[in-house]
Amino acid sequence: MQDENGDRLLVIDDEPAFGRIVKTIAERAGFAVKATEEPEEFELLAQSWHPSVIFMDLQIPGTDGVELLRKLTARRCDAWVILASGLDGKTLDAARRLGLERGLKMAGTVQKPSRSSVIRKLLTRCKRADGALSAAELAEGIAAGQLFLEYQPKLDCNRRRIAGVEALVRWRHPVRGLVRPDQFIPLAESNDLIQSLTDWVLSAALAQCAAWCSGGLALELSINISAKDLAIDFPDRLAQRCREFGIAPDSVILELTETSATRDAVQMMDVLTRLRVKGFRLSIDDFGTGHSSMLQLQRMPFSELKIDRSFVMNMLGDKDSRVIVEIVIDLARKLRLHSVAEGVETDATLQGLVALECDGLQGYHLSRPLAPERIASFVTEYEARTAVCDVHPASAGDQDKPRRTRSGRSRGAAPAQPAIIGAARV
Ligand code: G
Ligand code: G
Ligand code: MN
Repeated sequence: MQDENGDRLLVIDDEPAFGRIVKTIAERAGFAVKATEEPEEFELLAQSWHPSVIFMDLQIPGTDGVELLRKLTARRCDAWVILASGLDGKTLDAARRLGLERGLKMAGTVQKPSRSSVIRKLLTRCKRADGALSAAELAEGIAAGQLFLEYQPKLDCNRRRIAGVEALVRWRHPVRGLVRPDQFIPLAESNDLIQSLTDWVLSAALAQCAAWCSGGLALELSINISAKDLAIDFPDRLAQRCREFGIAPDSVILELTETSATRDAVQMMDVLTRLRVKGFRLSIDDFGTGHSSMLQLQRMPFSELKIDRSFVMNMLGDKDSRVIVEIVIDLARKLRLHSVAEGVETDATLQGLVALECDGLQGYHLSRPLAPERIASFVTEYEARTAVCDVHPASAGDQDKPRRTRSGRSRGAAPAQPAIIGAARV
């Protein structure tokens, strides 16, 4: 394969068979490929051949992936790095995060054995991602209507129903294809574009919510906002928008991360408190990571706490993660906050969270983020399935009744309620 367009893949893997598979997939995707099993040769090629993507196994005889990541950093490597391993997902993810911390461009991880489609997807994503996005491109994208929203259903564990949805923004770029928010939200934040982006998201999501509502579907709406959105007039502008669309503020939940950053603390308190006074709900997102802290929980008027998916995803396989999930749910309860677990990918995790009396959950097991037109049928099907699974005699012929009787905590209730289910049609 030619590499005149600069797509070069360097593979280091001690399993020649796996290395060959990656090579074949990459060549089909238009990469020039060099593969090696030798750390010295790898370092030499990383330096002199200028790969655009590096595919690296974590376990390499004579060295290891973590050490190689350190060396790549020292050489200011600007290739995308994909990590692969047969080790557990937590170790793989720790290595990925370490790479990010060191400033490397980490494209993703591959858990071995892996499907070739996973590898192909990662490689094509690296191809597209090259060539940094510019603020001007994003401004144009917002103006040209290239953003769109998907909605991820959120389950209320106490009432066993779909309580609402989280709006998640995406960018359909005319050349690059689908661009994920983690690639353009930071760009928006550092270029004074976040307010116009959030404005667009709010209008689109509130309009959608109003449309569902007029179709008989009342859903709470969770929206991610950035600390930089919290200008002094934000509560008034949001309240005005809600009036325009006929949406009650208490059905809107604003999810915030990194609340410690940027704005001064007094203004932040002012804005968040006024949002609460106006009836909006506030959620602390990705709790347990980054800048979300106990201090903010204590000072800011949050109403919901979202447990970061990194703990939830590992809670069954890893004792430490489970302890963290348990304690955070307990913390939320004691602070009278609604607890929501993110990243629920299996039924066993769902059942574990229900047993811990987590209030709400979200994740691929329930549903991936969906296009808005799929939400109504998702809710209908989900509720029909729940009703069918419900063996509680009182529920026969009256779908609403068990919901009402089970609203509030189930502590001490008869254990005749097996019907909290996922949807798992991924
Ligand atoms: O699926 P997903 O890739 O959508 O989300 C990645 C990250 O992007 C999440 O941390 C999420 O909070 C953030 N995000 C998604 N949509 C929005 C949005 O509309 N505004 C902001 N500020 N962040 C968003
Ligand atoms: O940070 P925030 O909570 O807003 O992030 C939401 C992100 O989590 C989105 O990128 C969404 O696509 C992703 N997500 C939602 N459910 C799951 C899940 O079950 N597993 C994984 N890996 N990601 C999820
Ligand atoms: Mn969120």
